[in-house]
Amino acid sequence: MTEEVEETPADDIDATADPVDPSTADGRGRRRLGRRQALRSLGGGGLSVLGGGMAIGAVSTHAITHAQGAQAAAPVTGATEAGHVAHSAADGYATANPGAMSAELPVGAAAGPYGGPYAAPEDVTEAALDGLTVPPPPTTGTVEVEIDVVERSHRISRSHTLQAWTYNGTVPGPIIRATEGETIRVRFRNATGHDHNLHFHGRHSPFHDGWEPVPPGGETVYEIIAGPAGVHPYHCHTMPIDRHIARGLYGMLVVDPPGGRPPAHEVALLLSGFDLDEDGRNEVYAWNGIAGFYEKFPIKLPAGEPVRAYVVNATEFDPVASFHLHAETFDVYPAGIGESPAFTHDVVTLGQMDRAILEFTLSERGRYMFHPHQHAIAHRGAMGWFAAI
Ligand SMILES: [Cu+2]
Repeated sequence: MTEEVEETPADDIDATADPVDPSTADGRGRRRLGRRQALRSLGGGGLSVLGGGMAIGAVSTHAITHAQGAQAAAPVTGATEAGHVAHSAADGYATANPGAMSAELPVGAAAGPYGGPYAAPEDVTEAALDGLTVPPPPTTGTVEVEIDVVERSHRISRSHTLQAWTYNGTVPGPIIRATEGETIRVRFRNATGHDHNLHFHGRHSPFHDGWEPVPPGGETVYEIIAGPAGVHPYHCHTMPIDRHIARGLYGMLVVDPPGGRPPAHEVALLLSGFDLDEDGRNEVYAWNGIAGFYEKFPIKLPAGEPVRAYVVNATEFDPVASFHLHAETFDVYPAGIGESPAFTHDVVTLGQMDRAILEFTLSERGRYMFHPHQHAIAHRGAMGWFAAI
């Protein structure tokens, strides 16, 4: 196959805009900047992650409502935009240095050669994955979630489209976040013509394990106590399970320890594999559902500040995948569980539905490539960049 080489906006990051509007800072110098506002002020070329780790107690009930489900008929490039708009993800990240954000971004390696047919759709916008790249802020109390399973066409790349089964219209489904020990109540509706359900990983009552099929038009309520603290997937568990997962029915559950985690800029990265011809092999891969997205729109992070990445491998058919970061190491919390990291590395290897929390600091400004170290996966849509600015 001849892959076309083209330049992408990744070479053209506008990092000159200062995302902090001084009028929004409170008396303690903390940011009071809505994430949407921050993203707008950053201008084109990338997604900036401006917090998420210090909002403990800011939201007592975290409801994911039909706002996402209502977008099911819209193109997926826009469907995720409104997912968590109501949350102030930037609420309170205290130590960000605006000076670092306004500095000129060093020129990095060209992003183009890895795209080709696995590049992001031409018309995808930089805000398309906002709701899936930045986790919602921590919450306290009961979390109410409404999940509708809906069928829709999902444009994975410029040359791949999946007739997807989705939770609330997006692939992956919405990020659910709760504090350990609190109740998560999921009102689940199956608006498709096939059986589906929703099964959480982690620890919960076996009576709410989500393996029983919910018939077309059916509804149920899953109620679990969030735990253990960590990052866990949820996914459809209807037979044949591999097909239901390969069609898009999975998402991420973030469980915070009581008292929260230390402040950090948080990102979520869920790896999908798409078997479009149903031959039991994936033809295209993506972080957060759109191939090549973070190659086109690097995830902007401030240099020198702590970052926390929630990484989930939701691929089927490939026995193993991984997350590899260039030019920096990270501390690894397997499944996100535990108060101290298990080891430090630049590759974390993940089996199917395996996951990890990674903590790191991008110490100097520049581009840091990330991808699975299974290059057959990486080359087919799973290359990406962090831009430390
Ligand atoms: Cu299903």
